[in-house]
Amino acid sequence: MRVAHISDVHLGYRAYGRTNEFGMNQREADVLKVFRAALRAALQAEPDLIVITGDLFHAVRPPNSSLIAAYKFLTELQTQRRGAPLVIIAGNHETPRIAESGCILALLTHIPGVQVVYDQITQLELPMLDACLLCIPSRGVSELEQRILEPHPNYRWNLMLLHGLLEGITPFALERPIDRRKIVREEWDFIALGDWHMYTQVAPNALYPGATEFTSTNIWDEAGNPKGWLLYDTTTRTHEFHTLRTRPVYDLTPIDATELTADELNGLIESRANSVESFEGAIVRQRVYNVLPELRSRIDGELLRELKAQALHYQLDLRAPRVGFRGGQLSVGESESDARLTLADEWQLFARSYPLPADIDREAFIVLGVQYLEGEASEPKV
Ligand SMILES: [Mn+2]
Repeated sequence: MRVAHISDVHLGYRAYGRTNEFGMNQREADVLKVFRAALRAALQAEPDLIVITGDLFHAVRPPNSSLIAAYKFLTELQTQRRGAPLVIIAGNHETPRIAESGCILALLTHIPGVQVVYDQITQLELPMLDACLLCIPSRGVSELEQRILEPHPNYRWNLMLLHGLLEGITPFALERPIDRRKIVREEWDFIALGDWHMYTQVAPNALYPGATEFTSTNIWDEAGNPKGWLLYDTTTRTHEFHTLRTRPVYDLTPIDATELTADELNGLIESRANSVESFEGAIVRQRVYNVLPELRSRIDGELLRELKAQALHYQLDLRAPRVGFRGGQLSVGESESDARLTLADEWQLFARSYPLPADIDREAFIVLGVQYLEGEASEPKV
């Protein structure tokens, strides 16, 4: 059986306040365009099944413009596929906090062949494919600990669809990650994952295709990683990743302004912008470290206006020198590497949101970690 796997489309995402010729937010239009491209590519591949593993919509109440377009695209697709199965599970973005509010995905069940799961863990039987799909939408993740997950013995193919972060995917998860051993098991012919926005193979039979466009809160971490969808073969347990054309996103190499004159800094800002393949219409960030106020006031306003007009979004991120204590003395960050996050900084970011047992004092825990990383505590005292 061949499965097309799409995830984290985030229809209705809007950003940067720029509109296209029809008055639609440009990013909302981009997200719709790439969704249509993904559906067209999937249609051409003639899969037996299409799955969308959550965050099809960016919000519980998406804008009408995206809702109507999504309904139209999916209806066209399903007409062409003669109602072949398409299964959608809900992600955290489209799941209301209160179950009684219902879910926008329910609207899509009126399209031939479309089935959606947005509440509890549900076993969907697809006898025409001799397949059974264990669907775990965002709201179902909290049920996981009490559940035994088993393939259905009467079906040839057993698939799992899950929207959630497995442990080890990122240290910066806001919620407790999902136990990998519970999910990633040989007995599943395919484990289709959603929620993580970068294409990631967890195991040959367990994959995140990633998002279809750059819609996360920190798109800069994703810059340079391709967006796309997957075509998976349950017989061989192999997949193909198909890239999608998105709007380009560039996180330009940071500039260290410590020893630069204003002219040199302006020259570097311009040459970094010119160094990218397609600056026109792109989403761009330029970080500049160690910028003192007198230098800040001499940045070329004309150049900036030009860059902002050419790009869809150009963000000049100016950072003052970092002041801190080092070796008991007040010091000012002087190099680019000083201005980057230190291990201790990263530790603090991580430890602030990491789920801790109730009997552990978070502040003491953080301080202990910082002291350890900065070499001030040779033996951590517990
Ligand atoms: Mn998402």
